Parts: sequence; structure tokens; C-alpha cells
Amino acid sequence: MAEYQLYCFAQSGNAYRAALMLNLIGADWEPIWVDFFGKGEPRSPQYRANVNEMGEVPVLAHQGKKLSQSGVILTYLADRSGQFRPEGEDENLEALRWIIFDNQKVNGFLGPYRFLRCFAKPPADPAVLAFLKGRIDTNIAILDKRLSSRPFVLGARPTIADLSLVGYLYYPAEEFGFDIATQHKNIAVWLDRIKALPGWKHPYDLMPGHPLPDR
Ligand SMILES: N[C@@H](CCC(=O)N[C@@H](CS)C(=O)NCC(=O)O)C(=O)O
Repeated sequence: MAEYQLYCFAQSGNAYRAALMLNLIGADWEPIWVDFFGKGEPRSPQYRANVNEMGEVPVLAHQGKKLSQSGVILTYLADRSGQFRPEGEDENLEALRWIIFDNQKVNGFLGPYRFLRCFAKPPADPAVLAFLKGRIDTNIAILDKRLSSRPFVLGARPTIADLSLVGYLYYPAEEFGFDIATQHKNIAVWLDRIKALPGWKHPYDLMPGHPLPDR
């Protein structure tokens, strides 16, 4: 058995943050596929009782611990590996600030938007999509501006703040119906910088479950 297990599925950008970090730090890890689309596994009483009371993916299992919330998992792995770790109080607070902004306002809207547009049955109400798209546009522009003056979110080197914020950004543009990289030049070069890190893989190559079977 590998040292780390990650409960995940290929379509989850929330899980991708943790999977990418594990790969970039060269951890000995293996995925445990969660059947989100078929059985709605994270909502089952068994999953809530045995894996995560919050009913969410990702969960990192390590040495008897089960950690959820990708920001917590990233922090844990950064502390253990010493890689992608913010250094000092100012950087730690700044990383936390961007991770919370990401969870709530960047990928926190992008994930549900893509799910409702691409995977939900029946498809979402267009008014809901329009609301989410408005929030996405505003918040992606904030990230793009941030990256106009530095190569990575905190500065000269990549940290867990970057690995959080890329959560959904490598998935195909067709799944969103708009192309963030084409529309935001600073984000585009930042995504390429992260892609160049040794160990980088696309979410569909890193986690099991792609493509989805016909439903
Ligand atoms: N803030 C959480 C978000 C996790 C999350 O929403 N995961 C989705 C899968 S991509 C999930 O498990 N949703 C189950 C549900 O909402 O019922 C994190 O960063 O880990």
C-alpha cells in the first residue's frame, strides 16, 4: 500500500489540488476512486461515517489520519515535505487569504458552474449559470491582475496558494464554454509556469474516472 491515499475522482478540481501537490512533491501515493456521478458516494451514510462527515472529496488518508478540505491537505503536505510551503507569518497569512478566496470565489464558483453546465442531469436553470458566470468573471479578473506583477501568487516561487488556485483551470475550455487562458494573459503564462514543474500532470491523467461512462 502506498504511503498516502487520496479519495478523489478525475472530474474534481478540488481533488486535483491535492493530487497535483502529491505528484509535485514526489510522494508515494495512490488514488481511491469515489463514485460521485454514479452512486453519489460522498453523500452516502457510509462515506460520511467512515471517510468524511462533510460528504466531500478530496480526503487524504495518511498514518491513521483522514484529512479533508483541500487547503488543509495542501498545508499538511507542505509542512511535511517542506515544498511549496509559505515561509514566515506574512507569507502564511497571505497564502491562507488566497486559498480562502479561491475556495469561495474562484474555484468555488467555477466548479459548480462546470458541474451544472456539463454534468448535471437535468441541466441547470440558465439564470443560475448566468449568476455564477458573473461572479467568475469578476474573480478571475482579480487573479489575473494579481499575476500581472509577479510570476506566482505570493511572489517569486510557487506555493500552495498557486496549487489551490489552479484547481479547475486545466480542464478543457469546452467544459466551461469559455476559455479563461485565452481571455486572461497573465493567468495563461502562470498556468504554463506551473505546467512546467517536474511531476505536473493533467487532472484527467492523474486521477481515475475519465472519461465518464454514458449516463
Ligand atoms: N472546499 C472543499 C470543496 C470540496 C468539494 O466541494 N468537493 C466536491 C467534489 S468536487 C464534493 O465532494 N461535493 C459533494 C457535495 O457537495 O455533495 C475543498 O477544497 O476540499
